[in-house]
Amino acid sequence: GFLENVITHPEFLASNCNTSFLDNHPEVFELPVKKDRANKILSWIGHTTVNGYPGIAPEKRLRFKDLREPEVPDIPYGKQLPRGSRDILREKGPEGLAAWARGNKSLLLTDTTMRDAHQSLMATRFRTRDLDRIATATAHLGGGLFSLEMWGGATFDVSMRFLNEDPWERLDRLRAKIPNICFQMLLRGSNAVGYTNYPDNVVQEFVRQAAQSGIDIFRVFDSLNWTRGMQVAMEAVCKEGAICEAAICYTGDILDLKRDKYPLQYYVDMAKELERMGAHILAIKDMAGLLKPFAAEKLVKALKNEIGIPVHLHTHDTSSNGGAMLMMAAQAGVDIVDAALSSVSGLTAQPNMNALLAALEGSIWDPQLDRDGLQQLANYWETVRTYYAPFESELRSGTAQVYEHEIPGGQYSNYKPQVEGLGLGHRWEECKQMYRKVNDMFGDLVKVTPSSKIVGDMAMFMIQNNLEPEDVMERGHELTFPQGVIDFFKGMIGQPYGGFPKELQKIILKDEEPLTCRPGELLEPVDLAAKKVELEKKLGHQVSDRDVLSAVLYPGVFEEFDRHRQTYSDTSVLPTPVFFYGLEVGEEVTIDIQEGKTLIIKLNAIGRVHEDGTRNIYYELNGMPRSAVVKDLS
Ligand code: 3PY
Ligand code: ZN
Repeated sequence: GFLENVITHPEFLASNCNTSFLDNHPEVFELPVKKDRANKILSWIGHTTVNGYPGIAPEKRLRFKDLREPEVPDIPYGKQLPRGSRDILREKGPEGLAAWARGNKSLLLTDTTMRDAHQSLMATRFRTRDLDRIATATAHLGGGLFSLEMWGGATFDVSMRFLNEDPWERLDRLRAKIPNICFQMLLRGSNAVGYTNYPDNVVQEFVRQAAQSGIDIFRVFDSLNWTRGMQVAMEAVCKEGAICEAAICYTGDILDLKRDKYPLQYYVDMAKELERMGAHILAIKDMAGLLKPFAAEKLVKALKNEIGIPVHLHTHDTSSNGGAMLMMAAQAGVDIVDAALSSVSGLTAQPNMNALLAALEGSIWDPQLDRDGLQQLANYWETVRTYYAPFESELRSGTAQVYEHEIPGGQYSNYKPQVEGLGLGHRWEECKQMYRKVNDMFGDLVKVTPSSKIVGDMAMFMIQNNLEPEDVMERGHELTFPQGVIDFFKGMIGQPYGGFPKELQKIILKDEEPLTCRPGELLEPVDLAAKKVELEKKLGHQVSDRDVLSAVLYPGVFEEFDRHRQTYSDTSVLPTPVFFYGLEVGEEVTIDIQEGKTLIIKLNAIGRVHEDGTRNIYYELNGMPRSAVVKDLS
């Protein structure tokens, strides 16, 4: 093999070689390649090494050698897990757990680190491996938490689309290591974990699979606060015996008497309706962080007086008033609040959990969690966060501007790169202002996925075409609007509170008639069994029922992800720096690809570009030379 290549090389035979021989003749590493798992992994490493990772600009690329290993807290082998909320759920059932939460005097906490925090700070890019490595420690040190929000929202789409990972497997892996704390997901009502309404049977089947795979608490919301859009999902959650946490999405400002579309009574009425519809817990979903401290006091007091189920408060700290707001809410009697571990908290994410706990110390609301343990978890994430630096938004401090633009935290870290992607980065201030103008033009909407995306898309469309709201009203008949905007005005994601602005609806729909019924009533059920057969035929291999759901929710994305899995195998096992940034020549990495199977990979050389645009990448794999062929996309 390798040795033969070297000793038969003409220059070697002519004894004309020094230490640069191998550098000048990388082809000596060229050996026949066996098509196995390791080779697929080597192909991926070669691919990111040569081409970088899509979406990361070359100047933002990090280097493996500059990144530290995180410290995983040491849990003594065989240590018993603390009894947690999931043990209570097992004993008492959903109603029992809700009653326990309501009766509990101290403030209960949900940790959003594994879902909303990274969705809101770095475009949802945390990988399964980084979540998995801290899972056991989280089960032990976070044992007193009410729940971990670790699935749903954008994680489903992003894990397949950008991280080439199976979201279901992430759930399996975390569930296996964290059996004691309730798992919570964010479910967008009839939009499930997508951006559009799905047929009822798809929503039902999705909930069934998610519950069976280990989700305990489903936070269900509708992006327009249209309760009819939540009903199918809520019923499905209850049918599975899981906890139905139904959300009122908070927008506007109940303290601003001039802005009266969403006054206190609006939220109280909606909360009562959700309780009647079977919610076990009520969520206040303050997705943009617009709920000010004194407004929170007023809202929580009113809700606690009017409903009998516990109240769970979710917010984003974009303004940096989040901590103060949670304290006011605690004083007003809120039962559960969302927060994130300090190193991934604040800004567009949730308020700082470790700081909140310190502030509550000694008070009647102190949940007496393992503060030192939670600090160790925060330390882990502090290091891991550095791997994801290219995905961070440039927001450096809290900003009261959020009360003007009203962009949800989970959208902010996504909207900015979208704006940049359209070459509008220099007009970012305008884009934020336009977001608000579109909101007002659309009749002052509840803005949360997907309605927030529609507002964002319209704002970018208007900036790109130099349009102001007056221009849309005057010249709208000649314009071709983004498809999402048209579908929204058609009623495809439901009916906004107070109805659509009629004149604008006519302009956008031209001659089309809008729907007034629930879109799910019109969508044909998907034949999932037939879909499975079709998918297996198309992909040429067997798929699971969960794969079928992934494919129904995200057809193109799933097929692309499947292609990745076939070509490169399961790359979720790679350390994050290697996955995103590849290796440099001379670097070595150890990878556990499965229990008891370890690869030690060293990158030896990168070959020249061949005529067909490929390069050979030369490695040492567990001490033996190997190579991979990679297309150079530059
Ligand atoms: C999502 O739907 O992903 C959200 O986080 C909404 O706040
Ligand atoms: Zn959120």
